[in-house]
Amino acid sequence: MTTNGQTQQFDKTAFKAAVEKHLTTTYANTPTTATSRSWYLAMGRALAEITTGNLLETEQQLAEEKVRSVNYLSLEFLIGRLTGNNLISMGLYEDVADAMKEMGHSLTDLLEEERDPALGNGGLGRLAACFMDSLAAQEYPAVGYGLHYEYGLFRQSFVDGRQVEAPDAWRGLEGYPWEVVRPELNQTVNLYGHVEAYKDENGNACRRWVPGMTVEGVAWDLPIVGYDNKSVYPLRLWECRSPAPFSLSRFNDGDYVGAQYSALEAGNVTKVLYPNDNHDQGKALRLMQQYFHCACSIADILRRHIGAGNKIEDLAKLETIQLNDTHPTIAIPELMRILLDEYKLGWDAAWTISSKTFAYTNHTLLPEALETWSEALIAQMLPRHMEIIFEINHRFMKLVEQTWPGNNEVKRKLSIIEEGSQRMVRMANLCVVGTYAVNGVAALHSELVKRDLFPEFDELFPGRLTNVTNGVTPRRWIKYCNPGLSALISEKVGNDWPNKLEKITGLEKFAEDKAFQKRYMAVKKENKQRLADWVKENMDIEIDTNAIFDIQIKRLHEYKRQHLNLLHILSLYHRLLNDPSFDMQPRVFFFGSKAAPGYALAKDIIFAINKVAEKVNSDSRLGGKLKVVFIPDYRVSLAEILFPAADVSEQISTAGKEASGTGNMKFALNGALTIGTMDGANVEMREEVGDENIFIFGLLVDEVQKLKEEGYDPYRYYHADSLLRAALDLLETDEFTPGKPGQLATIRHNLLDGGDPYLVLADFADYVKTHEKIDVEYRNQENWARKAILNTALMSKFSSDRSIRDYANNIWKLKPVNR
Ligand code: H2P
Repeated sequence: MTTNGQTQQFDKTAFKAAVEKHLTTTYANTPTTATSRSWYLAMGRALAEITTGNLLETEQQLAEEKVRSVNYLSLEFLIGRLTGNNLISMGLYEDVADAMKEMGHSLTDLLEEERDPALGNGGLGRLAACFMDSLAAQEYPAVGYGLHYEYGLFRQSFVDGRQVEAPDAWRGLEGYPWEVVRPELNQTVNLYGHVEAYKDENGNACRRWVPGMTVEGVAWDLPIVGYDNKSVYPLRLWECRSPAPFSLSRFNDGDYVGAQYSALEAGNVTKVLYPNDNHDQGKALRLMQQYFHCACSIADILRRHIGAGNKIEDLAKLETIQLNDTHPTIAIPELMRILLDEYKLGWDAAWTISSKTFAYTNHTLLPEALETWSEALIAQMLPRHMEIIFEINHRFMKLVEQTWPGNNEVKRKLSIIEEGSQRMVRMANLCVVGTYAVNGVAALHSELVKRDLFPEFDELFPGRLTNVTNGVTPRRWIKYCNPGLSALISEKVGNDWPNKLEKITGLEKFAEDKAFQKRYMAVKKENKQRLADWVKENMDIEIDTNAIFDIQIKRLHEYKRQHLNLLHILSLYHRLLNDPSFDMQPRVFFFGSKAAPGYALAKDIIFAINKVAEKVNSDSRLGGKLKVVFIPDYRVSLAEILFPAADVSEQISTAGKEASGTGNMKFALNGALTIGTMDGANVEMREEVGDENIFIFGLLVDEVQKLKEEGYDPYRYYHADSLLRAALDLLETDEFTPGKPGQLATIRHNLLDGGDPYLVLADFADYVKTHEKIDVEYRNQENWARKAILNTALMSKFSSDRSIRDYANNIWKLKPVNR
């Protein structure tokens, strides 16, 4: 460990020369003509030279020392911009700002030139990014394995209030300066074909896969830079290419399309990130992506293991593989196939290695999100894997029979193969059977995994099901995104809190300190101004920073209940116009959210919020008390402006549906007060900050279940509550869509006639009442400041460093290796 990152070794003159060299030789520009973008690219390349060197040295050291590592397999890594964050980890932010200033450029402006690598949908992908950051910060040997999508999550714009999607070419024409291609690590991946039986030289009966198609995996490494240390780990992203780019003879014969067919087909595999992480896509290309990712990653793990002189039998001793959700489940039969068919191990030996190598994280209980693949599709694309899955299931069913003799009901429930008109493979069941640990992502969620999702598995494999509560990295989510608050924290508790978040508890004793409260609130005000400026510049909406900034930013989904928030806004609109005695603190409601392109209701909710915003923001009758801002193209770099500016954080999912949430943690760390249900990590946040510093409302998990069992009738709430009725009925009128009544009515219909599956109406009254409480509490600014400070001070549990230590100590049995 160094005490100040790599600052001691920074040679400003050499760095400036490297930037100029890249500006001229890599990007063919001269210092006088270059644009800001070229300067940013050249600076990025110069910095990447340092990190690539460290990455290679770290790799070599870990191989030589034969240490145990974790391999984090995820189809998504929502890393966000790397430059600013890496500068902080390297301890070079000020030095580089200085160097660039001498070259005539402001570092902050240059950082704005970076496009977000949006290689994930939401919380699941962002968690993977926080985890990589925490692994490197604490020097737990790790490799992240993902896909090198040509297009990240779509770019969102609004046309007449409706979401329009466009491809996101995140690398630009020039490529991404932080990535480096590693041709020596390329892998060959097989698909389709058939399985044949043969006898080996000793006359043993064997099986082998005769593939029908082959593609190539190209490795791109992004550096994950350890904060305040010299370890740099790879985030290795695989790009799919055809081994033969095109057929020259067909091209010469004039068949231009046919000549490139195989390249087109291969290129499709990593062309786009599927904009869905909570649905079973049911698309062959998605399965191909998953297998391609796993095949490349497993082959690379084995290359490292064997290449370092280790025996295959020691794989589970030196490597562990964490499956981030079920998306990489096919890695289990892939490793089994290699152990059986290539290393020629017997089934039991192979299974012992494989099942001690893999662990699995469950991120959701939503039934539609529990992936299944048709057996026919797997058998066609991966025939040998399907055989292996059958064998795993066959042996597992024997165990079930031993435990519950003659109980076909339990067999049907636990089987990896779901019977029906089309037989399906249940990936979550395969994960529980084929791993040594299964964790949920917050205490409540993990309890529900045991109690409701996998109770019999818990009985069969005692201790396998466990919990690791999520966390977020304090480097990006305080130090980088909130410099004002960071300076204040450092002044009070010292400089080392970014990798020792326990220290932040030291702020607790300043919560009552009037002078500190003033300074803390002044920082909040500056952050609100930064957001207001962004909104003015990009959306031409004026907002007052004295208003309460109330923010909901997350994927659009009915269970996350952006429409509950909308109904509350409609109720305020109604009261301001119809109830002369009604008074409220001015409020600005912010939303940031993308809807999966095929999710019609989610898109209708976006449309409705935008239409309400249009009307409300220009309605002088409201006296500026109510504004609504839907930030387009919500992404990590905008989150970095939104979290620090929030007064109120909306975490309002139906209890039992949000596995954890991580935005809730980022808001609270940055001093926003949560309005939330007893769901996911909100429950643990409440334990940390105390009931008086969080606004909890709504039905509890068991109450939700009970109400549903009893027969939930949304009309009962509609008829009983005139405010709710007024809000819902506004959606039928043309109040927000002049001359076009009914344009927003689908939401109302879904709630009233569609059965309101997420109990929006049942929670409405308590939600409104709790918001009224917030309104009152905010009026007393000293009281609010105290609560906000306590939220920052009492969030240390939710550092992803703690999450990673939990994984390392309780699951992976991993030790840090210092460089
Ligand atoms: C999901 C869960 C969140 C959880 C996150 C990380 C899938 O994220 O729903 O509750 O915090 O994984 O474990 P998201 O909905 O944001 O895509």
